[in-house]
Amino acid sequence: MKSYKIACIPGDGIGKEVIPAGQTVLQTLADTLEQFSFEFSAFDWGGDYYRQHGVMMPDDGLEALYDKDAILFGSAGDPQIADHITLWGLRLKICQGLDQYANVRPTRILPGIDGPLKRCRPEDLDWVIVRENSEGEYSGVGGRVHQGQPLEAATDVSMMTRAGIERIMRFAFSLAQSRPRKHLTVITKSNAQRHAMVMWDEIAVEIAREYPDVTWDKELVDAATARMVNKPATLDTIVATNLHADILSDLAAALAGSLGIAPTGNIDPERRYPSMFEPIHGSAFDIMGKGLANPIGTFWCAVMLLSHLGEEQAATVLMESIETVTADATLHTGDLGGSATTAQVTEAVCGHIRNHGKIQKVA
Ligand code: NAD
Ligand code: K
Ligand code: MN
Repeated sequence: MKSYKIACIPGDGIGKEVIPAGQTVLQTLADTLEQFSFEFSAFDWGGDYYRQHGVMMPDDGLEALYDKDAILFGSAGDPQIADHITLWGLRLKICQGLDQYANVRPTRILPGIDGPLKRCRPEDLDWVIVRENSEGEYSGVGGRVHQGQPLEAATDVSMMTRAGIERIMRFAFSLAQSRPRKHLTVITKSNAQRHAMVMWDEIAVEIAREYPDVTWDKELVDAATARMVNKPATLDTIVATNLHADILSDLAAALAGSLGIAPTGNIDPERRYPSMFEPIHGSAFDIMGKGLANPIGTFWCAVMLLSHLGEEQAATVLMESIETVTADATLHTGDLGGSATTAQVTEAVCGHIRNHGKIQKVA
C-alpha cells in the first residue's frame, strides 16, 4: 500500500483548529478506503515559535520539508506580531523557498450555500484563479530611508521576469485547456503600470499561440472586480499577478458564500519540491480558539492535495462528502449564518466518508 508523507503546519489562530480537522478527515479517508496510508508530521512553526526563538520557523526548516509528498498549511498571523513579519517569515518563506510558483484557487458555489449575488446560478460561477506566486508585487525588493524624518521614503518594487511570466502563463493556458470551457481571462493593469504589465500582456500573446484551442481575453484588474459581480458567467480560468490575484480571490470567495470555504494550492508544477495546500483565509483573530471556524476550506484543500497525489477516487469521495454536508443548513458554521461548530462539521464529513465506504463494500 502506498504511504504518503504529509507535513502539517497549522501556524496561528484558527489554523490550529482547521488543520487538525483536515488531518482527521484525511485519516478517515485512508482508514475507510484502505488504498493508501498517511505519515503525518506536525511542525509547530508560527507566532508561538517566534516568541520562543525570534523567528517564525527555523533557518533549516525548508530542508525538513524536501522529502514530503505534500504540505497542509493553516495560516500565518498573530495579533501580537506585525503581519509582514509573520507572512514573510513563514508562508512566503515556504512558497518562495520551494518555488511553488503557481497558486491555484478554485471557486464555485457549493450546494446549500447562498452567495450574495442575486440571480447567480451555481453554474454561472465556476472559476479557477491562477495567481503568480513567486515574484511581482511580493518580490521583497525595496527599501525604506530616512525613517521618521520629513524626507522619509519607501519602495516596494514589483519585479517581474520574462521567465516568471512565461511559466505562469503556460500553466494558466494549460489549466484553461483542461477545463470544459477552454477560456482564459488575463488580468492586467498595463494602462497604469507601463513596464512590467506591458511585458505581461506581450508574453500572454506569445504563449496564447501555443494553445490555439483556448480562447482568451484581457481585462484590467479594476474592471475585473465589476465583471466578477455583474457577469460571473463570462469568466472561467483567470490568471493574474501575485497582488491582483490575492485581492480577486478574496472577492471570489465572498461571492461564493464565504472566505471560510475557499481552498488554494501553492503548486510546483515541475514537482521538484512538495506543493502546499491551504485555506485562503487567515488566522481570524475574532473567532480563534472558540471552535467556530469553518473547516470546509481546509477540507477542499485536502481534495486538491489528494488530486495532486493522483488519488482521484479519494478526492471524489471527499468532495461528495463536503457537498452533502454543505447542503444541510444545520451544519453551517457562523460565517454561513449557521451555528455549527468546527467539530460538528468535521464529524459530519467523516460520517459521510464512512458511509461511502460501507456502500462500496456492499457493492
Ligand atoms: P481572515 O481571513 O483571518 O479573516 C477575515 C474575516 O473572515 C474574519 O471576520 C474571520 O472571522 C472570517 N473568517 C475567515 N476564515 C474563516 C473561517 N474558516 N470560518 C469562519 N470565519 C472565517 O483575514 P484578516 O482578518 O485580514 O487577517 C487575520 C490575520 O491572518 C492577519 O495576521 C493576516 O496577515 C493573516 N493572514 C494570513 C494568511 C495566510 O497565512 N495565507 C492569509 C490571510 C490573512
Ligand atoms: K491561509
Ligand atoms: Mn490573501
